[in-house]
Amino acid sequence: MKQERDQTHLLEMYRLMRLARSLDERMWQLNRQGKAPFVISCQGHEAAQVGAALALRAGHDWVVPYYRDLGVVLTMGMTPREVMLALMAKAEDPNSGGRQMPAHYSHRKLNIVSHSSPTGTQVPHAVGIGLAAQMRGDDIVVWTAYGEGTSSQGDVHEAMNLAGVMKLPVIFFCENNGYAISVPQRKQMGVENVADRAAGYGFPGVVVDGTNVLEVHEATMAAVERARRGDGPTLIEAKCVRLTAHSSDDNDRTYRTAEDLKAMKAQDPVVKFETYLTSEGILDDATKTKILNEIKEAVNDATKYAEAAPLPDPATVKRYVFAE
Ligand SMILES: Cc1ncc(C[n+]2csc(CCOP(=O)(O)OP(=O)(O)O)c2C)c(N)n1
Ligand SMILES: [Mg+2]
Repeated sequence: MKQERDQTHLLEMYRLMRLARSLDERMWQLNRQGKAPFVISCQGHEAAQVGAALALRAGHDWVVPYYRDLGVVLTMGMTPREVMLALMAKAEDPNSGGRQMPAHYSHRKLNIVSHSSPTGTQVPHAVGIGLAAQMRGDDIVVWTAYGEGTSSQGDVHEAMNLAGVMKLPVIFFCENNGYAISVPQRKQMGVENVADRAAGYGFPGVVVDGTNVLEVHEATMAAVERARRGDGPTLIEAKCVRLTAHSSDDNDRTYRTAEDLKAMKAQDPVVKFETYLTSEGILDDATKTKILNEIKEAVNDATKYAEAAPLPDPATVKRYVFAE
């Protein structure tokens, strides 16, 4: 029974990682066809995102993600249709009614809060939500994410400091992919691990292999338990790989070598987990085909649905900006 449950759980992890990858790939195609204005990719971060998000209680805990977190929002319950509606700025987009930039995910019912485009501003927001929860005595955990480049910003340090002082139920999740657009980590900071900085704020910092979904999941489960006990925050640094350019507006061939990309591709988290599940006898050909077919159908359905959906009515342009 337990083994069966574990296997179902592992296959669900795999499905979510594959779904995130497939949706992401479709977004790039739509961008190159001129149908989507901007794409910023989760590719290479899927294990980190799905492993972390599956440790949270969807619709109960609060999530303040950043632009790469497609795998997170799908795991929390956003549908492929909702994701595509936002990408194409359609009226039905649950993030903002077609106002926000793509990848600025939010969802009221799922307690997903939009970040703003200046990187790192979401981190103090997450701490504020954690403080509100503590004051109200709510049993929630707040999870927030950002890249390693962003981890050097003042907002992030101030947020971690307050969370440490007040022992807030916040998980700081740094997705370290080695680059802040074109700037490699060695030119961004004088330490090897972002997680080392947690010591300066009085809570644990943990480094995990962000291409290993099980390792990330275990570390996040421990951080969730700690936060629910009232023991305060944890900083988790997931070492990820960035398998695409920074965004659809970037050309990474101008600053990284083919060898660098090849080394990152060898760590592809989706391929790694698929290989693991196959070698353990958990994923056979028939199951894989079924999962991949269902995903293909969902991605096609979401694309068609969003393409056909109406744009916001120009008469509503001031909605959400001025009180009506
Ligand atoms: C305050 C601010 N400075 C600069 C930018 C431009 N910018 C957007 S993403 C980014 C890189 C962030 O790198 P990192 O935090 O490592 O995240 P990654 O994209 O690698 O996941 C920069 C510099 C911005 N959006 N906001
Ligand atoms: Mg980065």
